[in-house]
Order: sequence, then C-alpha cells, then structure tokens
Amino acid sequence: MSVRRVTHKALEKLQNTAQKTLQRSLDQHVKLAVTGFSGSGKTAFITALVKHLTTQANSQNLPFFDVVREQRLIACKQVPQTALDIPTFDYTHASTYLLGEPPNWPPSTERINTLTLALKFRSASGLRQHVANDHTLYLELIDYPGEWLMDLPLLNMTYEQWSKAQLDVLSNPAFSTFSDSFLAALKTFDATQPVDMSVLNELADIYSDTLIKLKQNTKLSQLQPGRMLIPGDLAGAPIVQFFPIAMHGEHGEGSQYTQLESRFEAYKKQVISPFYKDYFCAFDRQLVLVDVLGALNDGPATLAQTKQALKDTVSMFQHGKSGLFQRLFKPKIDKVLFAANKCDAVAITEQDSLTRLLHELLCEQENELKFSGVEVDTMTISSVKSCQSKQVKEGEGILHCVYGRPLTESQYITYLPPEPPEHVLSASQWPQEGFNFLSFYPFPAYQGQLDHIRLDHTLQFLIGDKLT
Ligand SMILES: Nc1nc2c(ncn2[C@@H]2O[C@H](COP(=O)(O)OP(=O)(O)OP(=O)(O)O)[C@@H](O)[C@H]2O)c(=O)[nH]1
Ligand SMILES: [Mg+2]
Repeated sequence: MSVRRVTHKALEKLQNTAQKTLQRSLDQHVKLAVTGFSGSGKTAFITALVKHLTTQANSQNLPFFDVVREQRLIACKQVPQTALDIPTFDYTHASTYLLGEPPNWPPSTERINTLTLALKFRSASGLRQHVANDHTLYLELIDYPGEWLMDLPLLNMTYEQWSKAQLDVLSNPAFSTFSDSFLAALKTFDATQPVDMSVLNELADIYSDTLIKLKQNTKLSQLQPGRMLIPGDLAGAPIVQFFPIAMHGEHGEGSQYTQLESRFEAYKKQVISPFYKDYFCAFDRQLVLVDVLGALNDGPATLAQTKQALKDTVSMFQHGKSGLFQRLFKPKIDKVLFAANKCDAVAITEQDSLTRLLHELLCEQENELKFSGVEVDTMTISSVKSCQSKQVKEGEGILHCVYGRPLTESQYITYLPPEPPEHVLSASQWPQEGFNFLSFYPFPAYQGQLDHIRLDHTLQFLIGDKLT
C-alpha cells in the first residue's frame, strides 16, 4: 500500500466533499408566502405557477422571466417537501379543473397544504459558474384557506378591541342586511349573567350564520374567527364558538363575558399562534393577491374594509433585511409584490388604472415596507386567463371589450367591462349603478397550455435574483 496513493485518494474525496458542500450552500431555499383573503386566487396562482414552470417554461410564454428567456432553466419539478406533517398540495387535482373540458376553477381550500419545487438552472455569471455547472433553487409554497389569514390580526387585539371592530363592521348599513338577526339577538344577551352554554351556543350559531351569509354575498374579509367558517378539525369545539358583544356592566368570574373572553384568548393562543409561528414566520418573499374588482363590485364599504384588512394583515409578517447569519435562523421578507389579480376581466386599456388604484390603497404599507429596506412593487396580473381582449368597432370608434364565458352563463359573450377608477372614490363619487365586473370560467387551454397575464413579471420580481 502506498502512502502516496492513500493521500491522493483522501484528497480527492475531500475535494469532492468540499465541492458538494459548497454546491449545497449555493443551492438555495426560498419560502414564498402566497398571501390573500379567501377568493383572491391563491390556489389558482400556485397551480398556474407549477404548470408554467414544469411544462410551459419557454421564452414565448414567460419572456420577462430572465432565467427562461436566457434559456438557463434546465428543468423544474416537484420534489418531496421538508415539512412532513402537512399534506402535499394536490397539483394534479387542481390542474384537472383548469385544463378540463370545459375548464373550471379549483375548489376553495379547506386545509393547509404545501409544495416544494426544484428549479435546476445554469448560472449566468459570477462565482457559481466556476464551482459547478448547474444549481438548484428550492421554492417552497403553502396554500391555506384565506379565512385563516384573516385571523392573524386578532393576535394583537383584546376581546374588547376585537368586539368593537367587528361590531363596527356588522352595523355598517352596507352589511346590516346580513347581520340584522345577530345584532337583534345580541340586544337580548346579558353578558353579566352566569355562564349558560345553551344561550352561548345559540348566539354562536346565529353569528356563524351571519359570517356564512357575508361570505356568500360580499367580499368582506373581516370574517372572524376564520375557523368558524372553515373549522378544520375544530368543528363544534367551544374554542371557535365566540362572538363579539357590546361591553356593558360588570363582568364577574363565571359570567358569560368571562367565558367568551377566555374562548377568544384560547383561540388566539391555541389556534392562531401555532398556525402563525409554524407557517407564517419564516418567509423570504411575499406575494399579496388582492381581488380589487370583487371589492369594487361590492361597493365603497368593502373597498374601505379591504384596505384596512390588508394593512392589519400585512403588518403581521416580518419584513426587512437581515444579515446572512440571522437569515439562516430568522428569515425576513425582503421583497413584497402587491398584485391586483384577475385583471383580465377589465379592458386591456384599463389595467394601469387598476395598478394605480391598488397602489393608492396600499401606499401607507408600501412606504412602511420600503423604509425597512424591503423591495416593493405593485402590478396587475391574472395567473390564469379567463377572458381574451377583443376590440369591437362602433361607428368611428373602437370599444375595448373582453370575450369569455361568465360564471352565470352557458355561452361565451363579448362584454364591455366598466372602467375601474384610478383612485379610491368617496361614497359620493361612487357611480350610482355601482361596478359590475363579471367573473368568468377559465379560458379553455389551447393544446393543453394555460395563458396568463404577467406571471413572468411576477416570477422575475419574486425569485429572479435567486436564479442568476
Ligand atoms: N380571471 C381570473 N379569475 C381568477 C383567477 N384566479 C382565481 N380567480 C377567480 O377567483 C376564484 C377564487 O380563486 P381561488 O384560487 O380558489 O382563491 P383562493 O385565494 O385560493 O381562495 P380560498 O381557497 O377560499 O382561500 C376562482 O374560483 C375564480 O373565479 C385568475 O387568475 N384570473
Ligand atoms: Mg384556495
């Protein structure tokens, strides 16, 4: 046995190990928070993202996603997730809806699930090129019921503060048709009385019906507690059976008030906190999907409430830059994209107005975030196109219409959508007939290919820098 040979082999092994270690440290993990209230389009977005990256990643389809345009994306596939205790996002099931004949939207989400994509790419330049030929970016995404996101702001509230905020919304004339019976029942409720489970349960049921009606008929996002609507495995548990009350009188030990307050506090501690800590504290990048058109359809009260809810929710995430060492243990979101989703339902010429409106809705947030060193952008997108734009000649002029099949129709129609306002309108400026942006089925996939608006810009902003 020659000492020389052993040393040489050992050296080679060491070199390989070093190369692998360096390679591993160059492979990066990015956790992307796809944030949005119920119905904002999170599930459709994640499904479209997987579809485009795994089977439609070409420069005609994603021209503004540098790694694709420069033909450096080698391949992308779903890989086993690191979190073993969360169900896997069922991409196949969700995409079956979008690609179906006729196509449809995937159902609303009822539980948390996750998915990891591995993007294998060639580096454009720099240190990476000298170390290895290709690298991998692991992109982690989670999908969850939007109702659960609405609960996060409760963590910063007392039962009294929450009750007041919630009753303010419920007594707004825009929503009182749905909340009347609860508000009437509340008038007969005496919180100072000793605990009576049957009374509490009855009112909790009426409150729950109110939330269901609001969910079905409005785009209101302050539907708390979210687990009352999507209970997961908490259906029927007292921890989700609380409701807001007007404060009056003394609340002694063993009173109805004390019982409701302790349910509220237990909900925060045992339901929201773990959900927040486990899933919402460790993101690197954030996409905030906003259904601006839905809020406009609903009217000024919903638009104002959406603005407030976005403010409350966005502030629950940890934003700002942190050093490499800190990032390993306590990541912070350093890029946020606010996106007005479903923009294909407005004429192509009006999409900029939607961006400006969203920008105005979120300007305070944007300012805060930028101040903490976060890169922020605002755009209008449609992760899945449901309409095509169509120009219709009328006399000397051209009408910019959309063509698609509305959810309420069996036929395709050409529709002239209303013009979205560029600014937040006051109640007096609001058009008397309101807005009526239609919702459409997804547009049929031509040869199995989905279409999008600015999904490539979205990807470039959110992860483009990780793929250089
Ligand atoms: N035009 C258009 N409509 C969309 C798009 N994405 C979603 N929608 C519409 O919005 C609805 C809700 O989309 P989802 O993806 O289920 O929304 P979500 O945020 O996952 O909702 P929850 O699971 O309830 O939290 C769909 O049924 C469609 O009607 C899109 O990219 N374009
Ligand atoms: Mg969903």
